[in-house]
Amino acid sequence: MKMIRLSIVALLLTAFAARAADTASPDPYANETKEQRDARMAWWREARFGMFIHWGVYAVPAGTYNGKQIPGIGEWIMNRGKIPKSEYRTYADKFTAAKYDPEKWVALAKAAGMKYIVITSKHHDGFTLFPSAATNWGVGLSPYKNDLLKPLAEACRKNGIKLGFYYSQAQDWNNGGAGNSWDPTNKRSMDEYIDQVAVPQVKEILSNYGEFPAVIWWDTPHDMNPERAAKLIALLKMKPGIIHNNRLGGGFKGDTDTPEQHIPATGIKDRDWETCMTMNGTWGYKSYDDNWKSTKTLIQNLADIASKGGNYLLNVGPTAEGEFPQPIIERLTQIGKWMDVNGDSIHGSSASAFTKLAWGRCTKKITADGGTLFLHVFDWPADGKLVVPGLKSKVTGAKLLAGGAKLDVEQGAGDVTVKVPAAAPDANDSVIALDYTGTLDVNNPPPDPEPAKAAKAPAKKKK
Ligand code: H79
Repeated sequence: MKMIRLSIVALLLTAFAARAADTASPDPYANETKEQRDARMAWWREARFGMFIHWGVYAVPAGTYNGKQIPGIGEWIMNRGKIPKSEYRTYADKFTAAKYDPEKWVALAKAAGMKYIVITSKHHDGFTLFPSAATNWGVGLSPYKNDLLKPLAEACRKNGIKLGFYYSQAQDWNNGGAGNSWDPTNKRSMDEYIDQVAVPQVKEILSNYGEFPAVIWWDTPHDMNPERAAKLIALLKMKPGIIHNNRLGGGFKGDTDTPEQHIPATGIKDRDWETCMTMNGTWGYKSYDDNWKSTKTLIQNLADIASKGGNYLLNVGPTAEGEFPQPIIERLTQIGKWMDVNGDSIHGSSASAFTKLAWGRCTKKITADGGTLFLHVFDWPADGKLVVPGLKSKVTGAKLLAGGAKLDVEQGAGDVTVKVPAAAPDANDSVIALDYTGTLDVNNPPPDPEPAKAAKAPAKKKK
């Protein structure tokens, strides 16, 4: 009897496998279970904070072409300045990387509490930071000559930081991909470009870096279609477990949503997501962009994003010599000081239990019997009482992460009140860890009514 049952199961399994093969999707994750997906995404969800690096020959003009400051994001200078290919290519001579010290980059990321790095292996200008057999337009033309990604991968591996590669799969202004309408020499059909450049290069970046890349970060679905995208997504099977974003195009949703330069008001339901953001106004280095966000803004953005269940991918644009601009080093260092004290409220945390908190944000960690709420207090109460509205779970203790002082807690019928010292321990974000037992029980007010939609919503900006 048992044997018969077993063979029926075996038969069903075989039939199922055969069917799955019949309907083979090019997406290696098409038939993934929730458990498999959770396991694959685990490190990324735990990380919450990463470093984006935009590095390429655009750092040579650094925002200025023919004596004119070109407006907009620096890595777009070839496009915005309508720079001919022949002229743009001379920038490679000055892309020296003479002070490139990947150990230092990784140390700065790690000290800031970042758990992963995503670097532009190739941006829209088509210049590769790696030697490619598919094109000669890359680091081989620069004085550095060698693969710039290899030593970074090695430094990441040594330091337990994950490394991902950004790859502009559709736009390529030098190798005949989409996007270059100003230079007639950029000719190649889109399909030829995909077959001759994008596919071989993605194979290269998936093959040559040991355990990495842990992430492939597609950018701009410009002119992609299901057929073109299928050729690229199929390559991911070369790197089991790799995470990729939603910007491939061709109808593939990827693993992560990628709000650019903004934080979604209430997070993104049922999706992993990552806000990517610049520290000033540009991704690629521009010598005169001094529009730096304050450390306070950056820390509060990180807390805000974590409180909504997302990741923060914060960008750095190194110079052509390979150095981080000083304002970036200062901010990373200050964020690191905050993370040394408060990192436990970010790493491995999940979204807030509260729809709204007048004084700041909340992240949480749930354990087998209870958990911890991390209260990120942006606006410190003047009367020494921090009210946690609607918290009904039994609170067992509270302490400041800065210094560890225990705080008295009053558990009322509807709210919990934490007695706090007169002065905020941290000018940027003071975190209180509030432990509770049992299940998390919060009586949230109904969310604000949706603002009435304008009759005609303005057309969304194209990504
Ligand atoms: O890599 C960064 C950007 O270069 C890239 N995504 C991030 C992570 C990106 N590619 N396209 N976009 C962002 C949308 C770009 C829009 C603009 Fe423009 C580029 C606005 C200003 C410059 C192109 C030129 C569209 C309007 C003018």
